[in-house]
Amino acid sequence: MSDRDQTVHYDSPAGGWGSLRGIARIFGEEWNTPAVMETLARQNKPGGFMCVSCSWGKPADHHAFEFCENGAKATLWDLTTRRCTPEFFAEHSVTELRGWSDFELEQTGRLTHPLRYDRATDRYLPCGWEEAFAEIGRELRAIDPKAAVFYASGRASLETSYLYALFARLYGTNNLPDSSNMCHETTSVALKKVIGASVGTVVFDDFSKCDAMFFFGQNTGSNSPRFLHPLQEAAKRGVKIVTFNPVREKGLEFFINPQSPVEMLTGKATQISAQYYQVRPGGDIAVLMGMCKHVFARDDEARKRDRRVLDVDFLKQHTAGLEEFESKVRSTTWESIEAESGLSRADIEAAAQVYVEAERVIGIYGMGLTQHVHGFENITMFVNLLLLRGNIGREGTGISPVRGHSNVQGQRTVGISEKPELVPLDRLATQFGFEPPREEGMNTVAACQGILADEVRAFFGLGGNFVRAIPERDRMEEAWTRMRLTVQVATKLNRSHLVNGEVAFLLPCLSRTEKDVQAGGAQVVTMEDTFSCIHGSIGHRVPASEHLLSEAAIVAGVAKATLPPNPRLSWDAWVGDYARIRAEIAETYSEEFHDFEARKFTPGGFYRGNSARERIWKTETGKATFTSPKMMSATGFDDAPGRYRLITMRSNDQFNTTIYGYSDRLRGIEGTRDVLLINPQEMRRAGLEPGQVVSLLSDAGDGVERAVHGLVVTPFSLPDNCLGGYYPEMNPLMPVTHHDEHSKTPAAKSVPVKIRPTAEFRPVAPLEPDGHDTRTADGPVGLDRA
Ligand SMILES: Nc1nc2c(c(=O)[nH]1)N[C@H]1C(S)=C(S)[C@@H](COP(=O)(O)OP(=O)(O)OC[C@H]3O[C@@H](n4cnc5c(=O)[nH]c(N)nc54)[C@H](O)[C@@H]3O)O[C@H]1N2
Ligand SMILES: Nc1nc2c(c(=O)[nH]1)N[C@H]1C(S)=C(S)[C@@H](COP(=O)(O)OP(=O)(O)OC[C@H]3O[C@@H](n4cnc5c(=O)[nH]c(N)nc54)[C@H](O)[C@@H]3O)O[C@H]1N2
Ligand SMILES: [Mo]
Repeated sequence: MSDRDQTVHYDSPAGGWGSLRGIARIFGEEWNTPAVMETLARQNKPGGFMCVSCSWGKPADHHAFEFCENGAKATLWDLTTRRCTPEFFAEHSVTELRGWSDFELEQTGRLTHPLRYDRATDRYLPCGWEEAFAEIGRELRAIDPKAAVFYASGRASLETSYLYALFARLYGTNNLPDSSNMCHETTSVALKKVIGASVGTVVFDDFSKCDAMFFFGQNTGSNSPRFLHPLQEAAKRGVKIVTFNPVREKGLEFFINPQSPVEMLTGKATQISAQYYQVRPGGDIAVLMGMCKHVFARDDEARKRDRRVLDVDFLKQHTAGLEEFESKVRSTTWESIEAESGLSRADIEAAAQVYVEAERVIGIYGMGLTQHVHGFENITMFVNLLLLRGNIGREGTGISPVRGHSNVQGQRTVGISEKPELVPLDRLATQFGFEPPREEGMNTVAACQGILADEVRAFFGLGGNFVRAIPERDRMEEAWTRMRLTVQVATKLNRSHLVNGEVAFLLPCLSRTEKDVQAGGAQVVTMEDTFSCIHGSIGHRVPASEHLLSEAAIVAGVAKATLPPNPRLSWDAWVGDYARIRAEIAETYSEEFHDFEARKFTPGGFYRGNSARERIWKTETGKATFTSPKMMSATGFDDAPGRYRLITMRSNDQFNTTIYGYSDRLRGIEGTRDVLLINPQEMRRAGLEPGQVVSLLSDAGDGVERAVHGLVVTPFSLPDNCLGGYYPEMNPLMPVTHHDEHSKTPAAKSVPVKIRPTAEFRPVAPLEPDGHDTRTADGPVGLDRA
């Protein structure tokens, strides 16, 4: 396709969306067929299917094309015509495939047949479904349930997730870690503690009613691009957007609406952030402390004029712990705040002044706050700031964690949790006539430690790429093969399928875009978005292979083969008609899921409710609770000469461990992911030069050697004393013990490392035309400069 053709497509209905080049580069002309277009047109709309990428909300008054560059990539990735067949596995041994990159593995296409690993030939061989279920059941029955782990990656529907959690508990374990243990678990634990609700309090409409937004560590342009529309509308309305992020992320700076032909043709971008501050990684507690300091100072001045900046009535009626917090803030010095945040007092005060002047404020955050040793304190400090002016539980205000996987929040809602107190076990006990396990199960970190210690004997993965996503990858892979049983349910081949237990199965499933026909006809599934709204989803595509089963059918198949018969468990009837699973969900969670069946296609989703939004505080104090952090840095380690804080980042061309390509367009890094990002002054201080090849070594001080080699030094705009590298390539550097203290979320945004230079040089990604040695993106998000 020529550049001219691409430009023309911008104002036609099918092409009125941007970032076309990014998609065309990966999928060639394959994406632009009527059938694919028809599928994309159904994305995120009532009666259509819900995007498999992120969990951003699906508004009731949707656009003609309610998807973004990355949502389209995720859908197209599933729609590929490539197939990963038994013939492929006959040609390639598993050992050989371990030498392939993540990108190459997924390029093999959709898995087509259930497979069993054959150790003698080191190959995956096709097997029948019934044979697979029977053997898995036999193996599970021979293992202590406490030594089995049931992981979920955040994509499976509410229906499948409910069955999966029920199966694990009937079998006898709460070992139900999911990807949220590496993600927003810090949110679940911190928000639960201070506002009594474990998810965000904001709904879609609030964005059109607020006066200011504060962004901490969330990369909208890459990870939730549909959020750019409400952001742009807000910015145009004069809403002040203030961002704290070590990296200048393009999507938070400027945006051109790819659905607006005028903007596309004139190249007129909207400025998103009015203020943008490159805080040091781990410096957010200090920033928020400084902002609160300013709020108290302005309140002191206002009082002299008989006015208040604090929302005194709200504070009195609804909060606890203010006094202690206030004295903590007042006794914290600006010197310590500046030193830890890397920002000046004037900058922090300018940001805080926006807060003071705004009537309605929304606080937004992502992995930049959750993935730290003191991530809990990051979040509770953010809540402290919002509480001071009553910015929770009022229209146009609130705290808004932007969740990751498309149904990660929903999986927790319907029982996938290692924490028994979060699950209505008594109801399950009555509903299904069994005694559920009551002790705490393993989360992701505990599962890793259990595998390293040879205590875990079986691992069942409902989607995901566990081995690649977790910390300490090299040691984990070695320990992995000592397990007795590993079972992976997946759509595409990945690294986790190539490190196997003694008995190993790879079971291929339908994707959400595909028709799911069961005994009772074509099935609907449901998911929960980041605003706690539940949406029905119907797949329309012909399945990638006739041998695929739905995830619900796979879970039920394994459950039936594992558990003794019980008349209250109607696995066949449930799989035959998912409405019957929804009826069970509605019975277990009657407050939130009443009339589930009738409400499943509510435009915009039906709202599950949130007590904190109603200013009902289900906390220990019965109030929204201020907390006073004991530390100023979220990193959990001291600075030392030669020790850097490594941020592990996502590119615009990946979904977690799925690498779509090597173009981090929004950051201007092209052609490779093996880079070490460092600011130019810091680079010179370390005696390094652009293009120099280096290794990164762990500097965790625990005596374990961890290293990643072959990284090209690339000058990039970052604060001092910190480095950037890509997730998952950097994961071998993360100690499994390096996690948030409360939630155990791995601390991927400040990993202690040191640099070991080599004498080798390789070309860096091309520099900016003006010779600037700081890498920036090639244009605003959505703008095609061609
Ligand atoms: N296309 C695409 N979409 C995705 C994903 C994907 O991989 N690709 N992943 C999905 C998943 S599972 C998730 S959880 C979300 C993740 O989405 P995000 O929450 O946006 O996660 P990250 O991109 O890892 O990091 C967010 C930002 O934190 C900044 N940051 C790093 N350290 C700090 C710090 O100490 N302080 C502050 N203030 N900022 C910091 C980084 O520079 C980055 O811009 O996206 C989901 N959506
Ligand atoms: N260093 C570092 N590590 C991190 C992070 C970080 O920022 N830095 N982020 C963490 C976060 S936020 C997360 S959420 C985790 C992600 O960890 P995971 O959720 O485990 O990993 P994904 O890469 O999302 O999983 C991709 C695989 O899922 C399978 N898959 C895709 N669609 C389906 C489906 O519909 N059904 C099934 N059964 N399988 C499917 C495919 O086989 C694909 O290869 O990684 C964490 N790890
Ligand atoms: Mo995530």
